[in-house]
Amino acid sequence: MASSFPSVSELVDCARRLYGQVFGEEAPQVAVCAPGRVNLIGEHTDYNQGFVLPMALPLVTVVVGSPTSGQDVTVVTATEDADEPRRVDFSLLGDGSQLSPGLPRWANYVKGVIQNYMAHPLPGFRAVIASSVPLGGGLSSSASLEVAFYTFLQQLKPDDGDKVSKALACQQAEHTHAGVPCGIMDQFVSVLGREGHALLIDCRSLEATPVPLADPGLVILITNSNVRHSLTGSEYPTRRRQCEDAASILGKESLRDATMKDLEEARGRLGDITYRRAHHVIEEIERTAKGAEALKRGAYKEFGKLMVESHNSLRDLYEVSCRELDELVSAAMEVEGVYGSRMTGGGFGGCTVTLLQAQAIDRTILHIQERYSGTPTFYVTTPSEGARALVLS
Ligand code: GAF
Repeated sequence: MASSFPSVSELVDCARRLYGQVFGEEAPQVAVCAPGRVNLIGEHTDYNQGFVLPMALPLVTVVVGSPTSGQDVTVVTATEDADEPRRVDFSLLGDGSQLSPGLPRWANYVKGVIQNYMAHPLPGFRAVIASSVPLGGGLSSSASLEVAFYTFLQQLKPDDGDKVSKALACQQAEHTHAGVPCGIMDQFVSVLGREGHALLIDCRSLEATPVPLADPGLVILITNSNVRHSLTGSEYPTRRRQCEDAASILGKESLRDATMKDLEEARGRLGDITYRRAHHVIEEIERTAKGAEALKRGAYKEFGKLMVESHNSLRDLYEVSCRELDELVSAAMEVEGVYGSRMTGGGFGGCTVTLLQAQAIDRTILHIQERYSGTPTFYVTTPSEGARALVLS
């Protein structure tokens, strides 16, 4: 059985109850939410100025709160993490050091967003966070927190930036306060996601083309390996550097500008690892453009084949998969009615995404459960709306 997850209004109710318990006030004045994402194809291409094809999820982070008359900030999270306090207090007055990264780690996203917010000075505030996006599951729990928090600040003091600038500011928060040199995909789709659509994002021009994806005969299944990944390790920055090295050896601004012919010609000047990283990226950018075209035509078999090629390339050339993700993909591909399956997100654990015929959903879940050596969690999802303010009743 697929897991049920709380609706946006259930999360708002949970956050409001906690707000009442902590602050003893009746009701927060403002509520917002921002989604996590699943990437259908186009992995590790965003920081190479390539294409990605993610969709926003119905799994979201909610923030409720109110401005205060002073400059004090208190933020409380409903998410339990045994290691970390769930409350943080600081003042917006001071030399800025109170916004430096530190503990608790979850509050770094809040501080990073405040520091990168485009309209200062901000009033003080009290806020509560509640989320249904699994932590460390490769579904962008951190981007959804950043974007939800930015959206919350916009309700306290509007900025005059556009949506792309908002995504860029949240990406900057991740760079400065989480130490992850991520690309733009996660924050972009959390801000600009469209109900019933995936987004083909050109990470060079930052233009997005909505790709319709609301076919009742089709299911998008996310399977969480429940192997927790962390992008703050050295692997992600290392991959990014290897790509930059490859582009520079090829004499290109980025791998977006390189072809397989360029790569083969330069093979002797590239080390084996650099060659393989670039090989993945160059082909994955092309696969993603092809994949978007296939989805637009409803050519799901063709899209599924590209998903599996993407997974194999991430496993063998980019080396960001792991045994558990490979097991989940192999198990899914054994079921009749499954079009394609692949790891999604940064890798080293987290989730797979599987595209299948709606009538095959029960047998697919059962088969994966039987074949997987761990304990998976399943989410049947639909492409959802990006960040938004919510009306409190
Ligand atoms: C993580 C990063 F945050 C994204 O920018 C992207 O690079 C992704 O890994 C891999 O495609 O989610």
